[in-house]
Amino acid sequence: MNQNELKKALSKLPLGDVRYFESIGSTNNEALAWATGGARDLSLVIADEQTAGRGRLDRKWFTPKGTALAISLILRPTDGEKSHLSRIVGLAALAVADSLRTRGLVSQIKWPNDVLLNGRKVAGILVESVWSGDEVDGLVIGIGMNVLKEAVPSAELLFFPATSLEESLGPHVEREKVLHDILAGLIALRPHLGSDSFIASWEKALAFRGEQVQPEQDGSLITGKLIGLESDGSLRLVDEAGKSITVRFGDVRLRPGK
Ligand code: BT5
Repeated sequence: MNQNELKKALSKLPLGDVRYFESIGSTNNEALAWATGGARDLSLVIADEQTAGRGRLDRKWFTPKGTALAISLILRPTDGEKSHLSRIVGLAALAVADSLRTRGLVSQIKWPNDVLLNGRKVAGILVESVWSGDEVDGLVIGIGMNVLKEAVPSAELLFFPATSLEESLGPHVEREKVLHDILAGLIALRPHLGSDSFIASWEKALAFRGEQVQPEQDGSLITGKLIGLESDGSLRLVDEAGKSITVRFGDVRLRPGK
């Protein structure tokens, strides 16, 4: 990644400070430490390679050098945003989806934290928080996106098939521009976090809507038709008897039902 190009691409965005690393363990770890140490709102960590990238529950996230986007954006949530923290993962997912739509690509959000292109995972999101007493004082939004084909891990390392932007757009994808668009989209959408239209857009972008799904929650499988979202971003299903089921964030893996 070219640092000058990066600076140029991001210069018009109202970011806090930016830390760029050619190689790092995990951008989220760096951002969590930085947020604890007083980073400003919208400070950003970017890396060209991660050697210990993390998914949820300490699953691994692969970011081979020069092939992907690996970023962590720090937010200092306002009081209003603190009432909607569970929507932040949707904010990031919608920003990623919008950056793809700008490029003529229709993506879907596999609740809670994956973005799919052609039914394959192109990006993953990991939101973590920094606490001050019993208040959330900082949020770290980690986004990993496969840009070039070489970013995509081999199938045996994956629970779910993966793809890259290159597979849909060809090899001339500029990472800096995609990064700009994701950040610009997130910043533009942020004031709408608490609105009903935010949930409506998130719902509209969901993969498997109207289909049978089998989320696995706390080790057991739940089966139902995916209807939409609750106002806190939890997933709403109905079972065969028409009973509503709410699936909350946590250890959830969503997959299509049989
Ligand atoms: C995620 O977790 O999808 C969240 C990934 C967040 C990564 C970003 S990169 C910047 C920031 N710094 C970090 O350290 N993390 C964040 P989860 O839903 O738990 O999915 C993890 C699973 O995705 C793994 O167990 C693999 O099966 C699969 N996986 C790993 N690397 C992948 C890749 N490059 N593309 C597609 N799938 C991948």
